[in-house]
Amino acid sequence: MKTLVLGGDGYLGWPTAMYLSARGHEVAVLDSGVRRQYDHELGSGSLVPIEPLVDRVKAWREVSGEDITTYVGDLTDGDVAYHAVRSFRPDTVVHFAEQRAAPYSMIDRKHAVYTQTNNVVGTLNLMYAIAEVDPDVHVVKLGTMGEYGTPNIDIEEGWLEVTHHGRSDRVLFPKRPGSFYHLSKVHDSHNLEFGCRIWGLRVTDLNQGIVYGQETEQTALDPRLATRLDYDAVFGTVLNRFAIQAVLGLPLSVYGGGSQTRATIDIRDTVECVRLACENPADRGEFRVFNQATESFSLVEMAKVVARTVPGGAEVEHVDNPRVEAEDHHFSFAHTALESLGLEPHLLSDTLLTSMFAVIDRHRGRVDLEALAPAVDWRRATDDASTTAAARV
Ligand code: NAD
Ligand code: USQ
Repeated sequence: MKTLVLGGDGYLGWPTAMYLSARGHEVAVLDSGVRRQYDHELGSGSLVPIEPLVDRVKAWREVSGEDITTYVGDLTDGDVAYHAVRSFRPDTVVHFAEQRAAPYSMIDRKHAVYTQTNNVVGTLNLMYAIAEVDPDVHVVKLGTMGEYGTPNIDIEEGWLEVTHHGRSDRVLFPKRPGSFYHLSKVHDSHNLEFGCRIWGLRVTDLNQGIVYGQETEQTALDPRLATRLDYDAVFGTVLNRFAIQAVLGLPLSVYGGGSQTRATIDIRDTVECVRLACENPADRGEFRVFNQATESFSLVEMAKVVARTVPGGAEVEHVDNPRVEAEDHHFSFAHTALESLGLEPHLLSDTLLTSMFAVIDRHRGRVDLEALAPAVDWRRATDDASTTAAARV
């Protein structure tokens, strides 16, 4: 199977590219390198040092004997999407290549517009390229559990059977997300579902929960194959941040009361879920949605797991919530599709956290403590936060 991984230089794209390559896929990666530019813009960076993409690919060839074809380009340029699809002729395109931080999208108008343009236009360009060059290509698109928000009903896998005034229909599950980033994913999902109806595209939308962890079987083979680990308040995600704060002996920063509940997944399951989706494609014209998350926890529960696992324990600190989000809410979601394809989930366990603590401890000297403090305020609407004294960014 030929698989093109868009966003193949990112936190998840790079381990996925290697995982698929190790499982016999002929893999190409495409990336613009923009994630590394956000680091320069924000003055932050990965806790674990990462190699340039070209050196990663070279190291993978040395370690595994397998080649990964590399494309450097920005998907918002339609020619880039067309060129990659025409020249590589993939069976499957795995699409990770988006701006993925909710706080980044909430910095100011410029970052909200950038996020939605980058994500929605990149996906549209990809859809056109596939529809014109080869509509048989299966698109495995990374969506997010946050598309649903926190509805007061159980969350289904993408679709909902509705009976209204005596008539019934199957509709896309109603979405009420909590950031302009999460909204960009909703817009993508609608565009992709439309592409399935008009061009007969085949799409799997993976509504993924918050990923935690840093090592997969392949990244651990050689330090040059490491993937990034973000800890700053813009790109760092909650469990990774708690693990880093715990190792540094800092309190774990629970935003608000901490009863907010979120879906989670281990990075080792992310790569396996993507493989399962690729190797069991959607039908022509089918818009298929899988909830790619294995567990859910309240923020306080996440902090407790980390605090009880880290040697010496950790304090939990409730900080003013910079986001606008429901704290006490219902949260129950279906996640049977990937399990029925054979996923055997790794659950949030002491084993993973212990191996993460060791990785973090090795690189603890690289942490910039200032970058840990939340500085993006959901309530403030401003054109350009760099002109606002209160903003770090
Ligand atoms: P990441 O930022 O580390 O990786 C995304 C990659 O895409 C980066 O290397 C970036 O340079 C590239 N990219 C962005 N825009 C591009 C463009 N226009 N053209 C070409 N390349 C572009 O993010 P990640 O954590 O690996 O997430 C990957 C995907 O998974 C995202 O779509 C994200 O929304 C989704 N996701 C992530 C998580 C998580 O917890 N990390 C959870 C759910 C869903
Ligand atoms: N939070 C804290 N303390 C922190 C950081 C975050 O309590 O130090 C809270 C937030 O308020 C939020 C929750 O933790 O309630 C999750 O925040 P997050 O930054 O870990 O996750 P989120 O913004 O939702 O985004 C991340 C990824 C995104 C992906 C999403 C999956 O950055 O790409 O789409 O997780 S999901 O949340 O299921 O939509």
